[in-house]
Amino acid sequence: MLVLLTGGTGGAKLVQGFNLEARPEDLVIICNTADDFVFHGLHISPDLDTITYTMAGLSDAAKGWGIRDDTFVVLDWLGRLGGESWFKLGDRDLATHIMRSNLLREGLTLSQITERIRKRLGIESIILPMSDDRVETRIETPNGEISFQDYFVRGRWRDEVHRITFTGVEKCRPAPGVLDSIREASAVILCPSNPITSIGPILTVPGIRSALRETRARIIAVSPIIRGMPYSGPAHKFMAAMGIEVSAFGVASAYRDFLTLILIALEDSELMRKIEGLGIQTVTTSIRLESLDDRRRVARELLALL
Ligand code: GDP
Ligand code: FO1
Repeated sequence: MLVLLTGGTGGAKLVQGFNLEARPEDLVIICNTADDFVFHGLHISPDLDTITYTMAGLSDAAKGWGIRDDTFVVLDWLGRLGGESWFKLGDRDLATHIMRSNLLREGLTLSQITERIRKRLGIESIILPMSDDRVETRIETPNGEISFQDYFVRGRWRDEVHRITFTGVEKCRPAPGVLDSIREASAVILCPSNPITSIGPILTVPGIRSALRETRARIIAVSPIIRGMPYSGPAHKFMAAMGIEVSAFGVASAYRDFLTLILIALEDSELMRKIEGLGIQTVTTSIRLESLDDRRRVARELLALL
């Protein structure tokens, strides 16, 4: 069994590769849920949805989130009525949020709902939220503390970042199946997701980091950083705020207590020695995951390394 830890759009690129290269029944995907928030009274789980739509072959390749060819009629009308429309919920995507919010109100857990949705969409692999309990990433900026989506989407990640916290994480429990799948996995892959706001919350859920330290599985990360910058998004700002070097070395050192191997960009080959000094094997390859071919190739390379 192969366990993948992931956030949304970046991690989904590699998840898509594994979806096409591995046996679906061998995959367990553990998703960040600390980006979840409430919009128009609906519970939105962006990373879970990005991964679910990716696994179902429904994702929007250009945007990286949402459903391909979705329309935005409801959101436009919400805007006309004076409602907020900065978070682009598509009409088809809204069905997921309505379904999830109603089932949560009826008392189902986020993992039960995720399981129901993935089965309805014909996905054979298991998708697990990191936790069924509410955890919320908060970003401290010079203008005060705001939620992750306020910072990332509404504010277009322009603000300076002082601190990142995960409200509720100390008291949350891993979702059912999370710790067992890590313990029983033959390998765990840390997708090239934001190390602070996507992988970070997963690792902070009580029990997950120690399960990673204790498992016999090989643990492999793919760097989201090339030549001192992320491929996309604000990972550099978050890493700097956390005092982590913005480089593939910084990523490796953030995972040093459990990581077996890291895949880094060919352009970063001068970092190999320094990373291997941490006791982490290092392999260079092309880790740009732009095309479907890239995504499948990197998944195949990882399977071969295992
Ligand atoms: P989010 O939840 O939508 O922010 O997505 P993730 O956290 O899963 O992924 C964001 C990270 O993906 C960023 O730090 C990017 O640097 C990384 N990323 C995006 N595209 C690529 C790519 O093509 N290759 C690699 N190696 N990393 C990428
Ligand atoms: N990201 C954006 O940058 N702008 C959006 O309007 C937006 C809408 C959206 C709707 C549904 C969904 O599942 C994801 C969406 N995302 C959007 C992506 C999301 O904000 C981020 O990828 C993650 O939260 C980062 O982990």
